[in-house]
Amino acid sequence: MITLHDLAGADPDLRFSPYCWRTKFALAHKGLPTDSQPWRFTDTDKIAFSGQARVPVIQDGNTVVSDSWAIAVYLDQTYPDTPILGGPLGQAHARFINAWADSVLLPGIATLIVRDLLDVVAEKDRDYFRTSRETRFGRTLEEVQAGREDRVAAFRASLTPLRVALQGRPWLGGAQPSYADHIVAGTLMWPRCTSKFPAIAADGPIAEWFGRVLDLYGGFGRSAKTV
Ligand SMILES: N[C@@H](CCC(=O)N[C@@H](CS)C(=O)NCC(=O)O)C(=O)O
Repeated sequence: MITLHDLAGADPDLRFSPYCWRTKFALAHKGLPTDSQPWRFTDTDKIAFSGQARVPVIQDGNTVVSDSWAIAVYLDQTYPDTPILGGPLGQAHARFINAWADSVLLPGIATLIVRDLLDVVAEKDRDYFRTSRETRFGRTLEEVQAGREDRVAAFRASLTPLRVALQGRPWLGGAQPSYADHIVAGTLMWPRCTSKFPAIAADGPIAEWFGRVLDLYGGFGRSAKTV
């Protein structure tokens, strides 16, 4: 049984971290039994054993791995007899997807939902969340999120490479879903779980693909709690 430390909101069942979702999809893909432990932003002592302060963190026997990318690599190396997440070539290609998700997709989503996030984080995390994010943005959460109705079209246009890649193809992984799909879909679970604002269009190749990902692994993503 692998233990996963997974970001939770005020509602312990609301699990919304874009990075933890990448790991959860990866674990489900490999069919590895997981014990998911709720973690809050201010629970840094609970993952101090990992030598850093962010989730996801997994404990697999005596092995501790943090960082969603490192976890995916570890899982493929350690469990080669379970469905592969990428293999050497897939891993090399997914590195670009991971970099794109972290540097374009995720920051783009943040400006659409960051004030909504404040409403779902645990009470004890609220001051930390506001202060740390406002320092990062140099503006209040309200200012960052303001005007999202006018900005969402530009955000959706920024997803053109994803839309084109998925046109007429079932998965970013090709004939089968791979960790590339988990990276992008995991990131999209973040707005899905925390906000009623429609970051992605309701139709088109991206919505159709995301619907397929939500149905994977027994509807694991679709059945996750949302606000
Ligand atoms: N590069 C890391 C990023 C992990 C990360 O930033 N996780 C967030 C949760 S979504 C976190 O733990 N944040 C702690 C904080 O902001 O204090 C990964 O891919 O796992």
